Amino acid sequence: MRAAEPFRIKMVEPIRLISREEREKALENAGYNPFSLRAEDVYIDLLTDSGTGAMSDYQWAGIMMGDESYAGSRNYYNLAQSVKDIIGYNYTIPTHQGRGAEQVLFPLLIKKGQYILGNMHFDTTKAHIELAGGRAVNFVIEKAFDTTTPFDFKGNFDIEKMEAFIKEKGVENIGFILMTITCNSAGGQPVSMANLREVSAVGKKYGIRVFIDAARFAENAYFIKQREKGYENTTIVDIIKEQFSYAEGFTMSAKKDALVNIGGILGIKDDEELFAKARSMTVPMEGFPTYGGLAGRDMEALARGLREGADEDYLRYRIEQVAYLGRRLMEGGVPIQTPTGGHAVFVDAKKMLPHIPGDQFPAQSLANELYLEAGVRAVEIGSFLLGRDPETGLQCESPMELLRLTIPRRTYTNSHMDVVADALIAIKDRANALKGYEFTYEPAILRHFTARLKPIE
Ligand code: P61
Repeated sequence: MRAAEPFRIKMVEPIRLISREEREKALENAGYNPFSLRAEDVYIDLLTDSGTGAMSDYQWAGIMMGDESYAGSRNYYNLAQSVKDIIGYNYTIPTHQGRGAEQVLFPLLIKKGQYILGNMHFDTTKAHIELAGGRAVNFVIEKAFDTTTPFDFKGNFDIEKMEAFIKEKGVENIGFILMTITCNSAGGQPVSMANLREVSAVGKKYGIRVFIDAARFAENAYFIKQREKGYENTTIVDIIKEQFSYAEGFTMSAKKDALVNIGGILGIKDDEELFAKARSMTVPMEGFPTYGGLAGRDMEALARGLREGADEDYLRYRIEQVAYLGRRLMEGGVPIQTPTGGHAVFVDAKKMLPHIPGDQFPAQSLANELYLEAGVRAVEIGSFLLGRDPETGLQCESPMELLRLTIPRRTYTNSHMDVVADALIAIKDRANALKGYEFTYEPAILRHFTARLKPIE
């Protein structure tokens, strides 16, 4: 039987589509960068799945139970208990969001010049590695870059390549290994349990510490249950616990799978000394370690969201909605990363707009056209996001030029997905008329948030 949404809707937030003329003006005012649009001028917002999901009545009820004590709030203990029950770790430090956990943990692990090995580091993560003096290197398998050939675990590490790198550079020059589950930048693609286990074994063999970037830990677990032999009958929570058993700590943006609008977690399995150091670092960076930049009420919503995010019925609905949009696009001839990932459909703009070179940002061009067509906001994951080599100042070459249609959790229906699919299918037929873009303003770091562009005539 086809499964419908495992919830019913008891509160709505109106949205509206402004006119084509108004959209043209809004986009021009935004410097052809959808990040600078006013959210009210957006009809369907697929910029990110971060903090944009709908909380449940149980989470909202929890918000009324906030204990706003500066130290020792009961909501902190509820959160730590959820982490223990769902993830299996002993030590929890709340942070204001994922990057808060990164800024506390990374300086404790990185010596200047060391390499941090990942499948594919996300941009703010890479930024925090670099701020702590490290160098971020990616080892995702080659198959991730071939969008047309499906593979179950495109987020996997290329173990051989990573091991060769460790031998070449010397263990003393490696800071730690960070496993990002699911692998956002490769298309929300999962990492298999076998691969997590192998990475952990490499870590043990060389004495390199292993951590998890855990923003989408539950979606990864669901894919393992669906796709990996031997896990068909394992519960989602047991799969989650096994995933985390292969690391000694994690940073988590709780704005994704943990179903809150704001929040993050730094989790440590059992290393008391690291926990003590991290707690001390949290004070100047985030706040006292039992609130870490969150209100008591936010911690309560998070404590409850962690459990809801690991519910199998919810995860099935979630992953199927993303797959639905992917199927509609594929049937309409729009090239996408296959199979679809956990949190988003990634359109292959390199394939759709082959006449626009990477340094003129084909996926950004597509994002802008999609907004003009249907008021839909999506985000570029390609050269525009990647930026320049800090040493040479040259534009880095991105292996992929993707437009990410990121689906907020429990927020839009499949009718919204149909509007998005229809718009992209319409654009496909006139894709060769789309133009590339150049900068009118380019900030030095994380430029894609605030840069301004103009079409190249
Ligand atoms: C996103 F346009 N992701 O995907 P924080 N790790 C991972 C993430 O996906 C992630 C963070 C750490 C976002 C938000 C975002 O340029 C952008 O809670 C795998 O956002 O601090 C965030 O977690 C950081 C969107 C971030 C962007 C940076 O949409």
